[in-house]
Amino acid sequence: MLSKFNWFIFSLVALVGGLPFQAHAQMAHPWQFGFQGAFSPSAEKLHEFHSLLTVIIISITLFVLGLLIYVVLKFNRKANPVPSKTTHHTLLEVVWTAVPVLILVVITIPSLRVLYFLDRVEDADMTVKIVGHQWYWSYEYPDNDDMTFDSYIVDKEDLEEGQPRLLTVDNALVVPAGKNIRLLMASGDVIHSWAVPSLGVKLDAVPGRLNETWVKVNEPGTYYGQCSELCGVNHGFMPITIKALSEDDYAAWLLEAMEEFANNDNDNKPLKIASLQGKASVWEGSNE
Ligand SMILES: [Cu+2]
Repeated sequence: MLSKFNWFIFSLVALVGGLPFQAHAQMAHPWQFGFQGAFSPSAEKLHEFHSLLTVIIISITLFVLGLLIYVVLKFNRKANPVPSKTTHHTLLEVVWTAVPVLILVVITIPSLRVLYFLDRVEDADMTVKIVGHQWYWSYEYPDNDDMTFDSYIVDKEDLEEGQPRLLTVDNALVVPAGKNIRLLMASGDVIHSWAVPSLGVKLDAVPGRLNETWVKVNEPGTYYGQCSELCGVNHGFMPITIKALSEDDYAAWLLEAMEEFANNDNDNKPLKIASLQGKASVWEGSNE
């Protein structure tokens, strides 16, 4: 019954917000209301939990609204000229303490289940290590000779037709669709947060610490995200682009990429940081 209600809420939100559930590239749209579509098991679970909370919140709000209307009509000066002098009511006080506690318990159980679901995957098909830097991401493929590459924002002037501003990167994170991918996160400087709403992933990348989560992208497509932990002046200019490919396309990409990024010594890094400096007033010596 609940799931039917979920779908009702979903359809309502989709209708009002015009959510592009089937759109090719997953990102936020102007005047969007509600979530981006869910394209991973994690995002689906988060949406379900959100719908449950919506049902609970609406029920509570309607109940309180009903009580208010009842009190206003029944106990105004005209309808009730001689007010009762009652000040305590033991049963009522027990109930209005116990019921909210029960509601919180009802919320806790699915909440913890989702948290544990997001925590890690038992059988990962592959691993990607994500390292946050001021202000770009680097991606490492330990299963493929530690292939590593950096992912920088593409300047507005260099965008190609159809590439979204502030979300497009030069080297996207490429993964196979339908596979369980273990994501390890760390940082080379300050705390960043790797967040992709349509995939239900948001995890801090902390220096000196290896955080773990996972993702399974349900279908091939392009998914966008952003750094979600204020990490310095160019925090808004280190977007995330994920390309999920079919198994065959991924294998083909991997062959090419391993050649392209072999012995990646990051010679071009200082140049790219310099090109970023036009985006915001970067103070002297803040890069390292
Ligand atoms: Cu950041």
